[in-house]
Amino acid sequence: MRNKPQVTHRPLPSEITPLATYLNRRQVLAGLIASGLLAGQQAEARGTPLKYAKNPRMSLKESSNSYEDITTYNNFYEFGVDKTDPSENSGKFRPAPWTVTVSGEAAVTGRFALEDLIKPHALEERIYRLRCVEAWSMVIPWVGFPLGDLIKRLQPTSRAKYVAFKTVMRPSEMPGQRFPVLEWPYVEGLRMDEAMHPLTLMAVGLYGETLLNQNGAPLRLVVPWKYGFKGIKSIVEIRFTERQPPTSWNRSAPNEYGFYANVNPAVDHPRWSQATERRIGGGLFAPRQPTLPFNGYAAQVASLYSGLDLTRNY
Ligand SMILES: Nc1nc2c(c(=O)[nH]1)N[C@H]1C(S)=C(S)[C@@H](COP(=O)(O)O)O[C@H]1N2
Ligand SMILES: [Mo]
Repeated sequence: MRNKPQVTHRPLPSEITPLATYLNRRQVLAGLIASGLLAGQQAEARGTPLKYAKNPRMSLKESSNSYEDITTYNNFYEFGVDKTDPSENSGKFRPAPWTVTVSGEAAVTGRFALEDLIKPHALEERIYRLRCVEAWSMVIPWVGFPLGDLIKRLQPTSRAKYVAFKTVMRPSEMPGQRFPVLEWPYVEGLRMDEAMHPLTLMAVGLYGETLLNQNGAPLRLVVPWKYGFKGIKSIVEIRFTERQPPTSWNRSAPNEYGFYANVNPAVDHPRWSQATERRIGGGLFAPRQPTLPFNGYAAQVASLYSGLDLTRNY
């Protein structure tokens, strides 16, 4: 395989270059200084520009939410449970240097510098709607690459039926982790065919720039036909498993959140309807819009679930 990742020895911090250095070192430095990252606790204002190509074929025609909406209305319980907490409390978080551990049922396992994991993949922009289980939505121009391409490089064995993901555990930088709001670290999982689906994205940026901390820097998952909580942020571990892995929201409230979490207007959350959604940034009087089965991707993904009772497997 041409771009097989190298299993690295445990890298020293000085050996790891930030994700964006394969772009433009001057821009990176300017970005670091402008963002206050060198100065201290202040949250970043912008990411660092990325090189990417637009993928209109895989993008919605809807117009994107503003950068402001996308970076100040967040769910990232590691930084607090309110929507503004992630942007206000994530200034101490250090997304570089970063390593990702690959383990379990795969030929290629080990600890990888983020750059080694990402470098072989061409980055593309895809505009997807993020539909939160709380019945709001946003349209976000992600920058990333298909998770399936990474999985092919890692060569899962025939026993690999699922992919499990884990968020970093850093209570000193993530104040929310000091409280038992969820069981930490946050974990998620996909069935192998869901993980391999061409719509499933590993995101490293949005609006053409690296992810801010509140959006899951430096690496997060985006599965556009599933509720937003499947999109695990700040990933440090990818594990191939034979058995269905646990997921944080299912652990915390199994009657409200299942493993599948497919966007489904016909199956209500026990405490509220899933039939419609409120577009963030639409203003107080904007009409709610209907939620689409599989968030609009039924033609592409419904066949993954044939034979599965989607009322029971919610
Ligand atoms: N580690 C982690 N990942 C997470 C969450 C979280 O609390 N912790 N929240 C999820 C939920 S509920 C949503 S809707 C999306 C929100 O992503 P965004 O803030 O970038 O829009 O992130 C998901 N990923
Ligand atoms: Mo969510």
